[in-house]
Amino acid sequence: MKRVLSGVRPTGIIHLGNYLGAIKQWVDGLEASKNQDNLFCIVDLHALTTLEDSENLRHNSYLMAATYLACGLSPEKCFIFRQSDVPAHTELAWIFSCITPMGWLNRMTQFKEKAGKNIESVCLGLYAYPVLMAADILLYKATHVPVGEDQKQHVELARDVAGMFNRRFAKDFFHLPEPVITGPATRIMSLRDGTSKMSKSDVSDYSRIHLTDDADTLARKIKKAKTDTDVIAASMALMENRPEARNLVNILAALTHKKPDAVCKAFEGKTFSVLKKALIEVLHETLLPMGEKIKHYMHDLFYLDHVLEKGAAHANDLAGQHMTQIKKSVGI
Ligand code: AQP
Repeated sequence: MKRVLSGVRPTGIIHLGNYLGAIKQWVDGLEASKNQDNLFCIVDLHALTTLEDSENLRHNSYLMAATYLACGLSPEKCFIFRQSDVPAHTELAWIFSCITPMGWLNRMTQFKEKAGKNIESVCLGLYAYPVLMAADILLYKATHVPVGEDQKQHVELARDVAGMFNRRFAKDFFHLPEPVITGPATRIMSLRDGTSKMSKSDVSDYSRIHLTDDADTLARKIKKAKTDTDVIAASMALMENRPEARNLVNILAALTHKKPDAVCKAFEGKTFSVLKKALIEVLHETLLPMGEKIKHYMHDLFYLDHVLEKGAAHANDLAGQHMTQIKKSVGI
């Protein structure tokens, strides 16, 4: 049976990169899914690695549940739950911590980027994050993990951990989960700098599009987005060294379900102000209704609790069955 699992950290309002790189892929997968178990987690334990305010985290977890629903994840077709409502995530993470070589974690590029110069002072949780992520995935024996490109290395680590567990304790116990990284939007870049990823933690609000931005803000952010003075070329290959230009083409392609080269062809020879106008229109059509739905769900915390409880009950049930076997295998 195919089992899909993924999640987003509740560290704030999600941006277009989170939506196009991850959540939209989940929703598209649901449409096509038959005989498939779909689990979408709000990974609040991962948010603790960069915690600033615990009241905010509680609020952001609800906001993420509202966002999942507003983006089209139907609770009839999938289970939505908070990671911290399933204690087995941390239990399994400890077991995995005891079989994961430090050398594997030392290679994780996201840790190096996030720790930067503060390598001595960042918390152990940030370093161990990929082990918890391996537990998130393997706890449910997930087979497919749809994520943005930045998470590829972490899913690969989960495969390595699964292999290590199988070799040491129980042959063929875990399937090796597949990262699912598809489409033109697996890495949406900052609107201010086409060489760095669009991110919730970027200090500049103008670097990203939020799902809750209003019409004026969306238009302003796209108008201010960095581009160059050249016209749009006939293909992406001809814009190899123009990261900001490629980024806007990729965004428009992803939102209109076209190939980036088809977008280039349609706008060939035109200036970026023409493409930006089209992009603003598409963003208005796509995001404004979602923003309204997020607000609507945020006024109904009772319903959000109901969805999260139902999701957690299913997740705990599945996790409990697997943990019994895992504990037996390791001798506890
Ligand atoms: N720029 C992006 N383009 C495509 N996909 C992206 N994702 C994140 N940024 C982009 C994908 O979104 C999912 C959830 O990510 P996350 O919030 O759990 O963690 P992150 O990758 O660290 O995202 P941010 O926005 O950069 O958050 P902060 O600033 O809090 O660290 C993942 O599938 C990710 O690949």
